[in-house]
Amino acid sequence: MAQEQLIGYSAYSAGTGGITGWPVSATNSPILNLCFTRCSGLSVYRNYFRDDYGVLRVNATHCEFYVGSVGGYVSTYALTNCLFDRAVFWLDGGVLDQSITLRNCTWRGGQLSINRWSGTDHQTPVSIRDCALDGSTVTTADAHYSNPAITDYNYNAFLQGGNRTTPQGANDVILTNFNWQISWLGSFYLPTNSTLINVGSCYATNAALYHFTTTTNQAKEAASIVDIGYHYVATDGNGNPIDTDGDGFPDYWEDSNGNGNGGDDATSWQTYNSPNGLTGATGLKVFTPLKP
Ligand SMILES: [Ca+2]
Ligand SMILES: [Ca+2]
Ligand SMILES: [Ca+2]
Repeated sequence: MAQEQLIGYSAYSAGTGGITGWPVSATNSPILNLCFTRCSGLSVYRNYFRDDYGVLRVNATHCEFYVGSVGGYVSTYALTNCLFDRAVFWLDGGVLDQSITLRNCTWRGGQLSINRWSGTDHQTPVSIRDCALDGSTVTTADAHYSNPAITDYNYNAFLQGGNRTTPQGANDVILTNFNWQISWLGSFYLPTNSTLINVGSCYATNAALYHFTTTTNQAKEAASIVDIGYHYVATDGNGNPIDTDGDGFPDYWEDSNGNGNGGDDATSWQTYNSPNGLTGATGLKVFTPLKP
């Protein structure tokens, strides 16, 4: 790739870029549903997607952002289990009828910026939980940070002496080193003695992360309290997603709502009922976990 500075544009006013929203009304705004999607760019302040003051709704699960930027002014973002490696998430302005919800996201470096403007029109509810921020620039002391009805920051992990959210969370975790580990699917696993393990805000079954892991021993979250930060699909000894019933469809895929209960999905992850991955599952596309 090659990227050249646009004439007349500063690093902070680089225009929309990427996928943008510009609907007639919020009710028919474009919706992005992303799963196991990786975005990689050259410059921190170029946006993969953002609104241009027209509502955009983004649901991203198990996604990875390398450098680049994600955010907007009047959008809804629900980001679950996403990685921001030297990348940026930002909200500027805000609007009453949209929301920002971040769960189990990990930042290394990069930036998390929440800047709702003053006035009731800009009261976007923002909730950030179970996220890890490793040396990131964190700025959340905006016009509405002291309003608990629309501001929820808790169960997040930060470096000692590093930036934290404003307000801080009563259940935040502070550590001196995240000590990231490498395994089959990436470079942001945790040591098995990490203080981020089993201290999140809910059970892994409620976070749809039953079949995911944070550790290189590939131990599934299962029914434990969710670990803080980004999770990978738990794999077998060959780096393939665990397929307990051996039908060719990995556990995390069959258990489509990620709660560990095989009885409430199209096929049970615990029962061999789709031989060779065909019967009963024809036409299904298995999302492939990201590999480095
Ligand atoms: Ca756990
Ligand atoms: Ca299976
Ligand atoms: Ca299930």
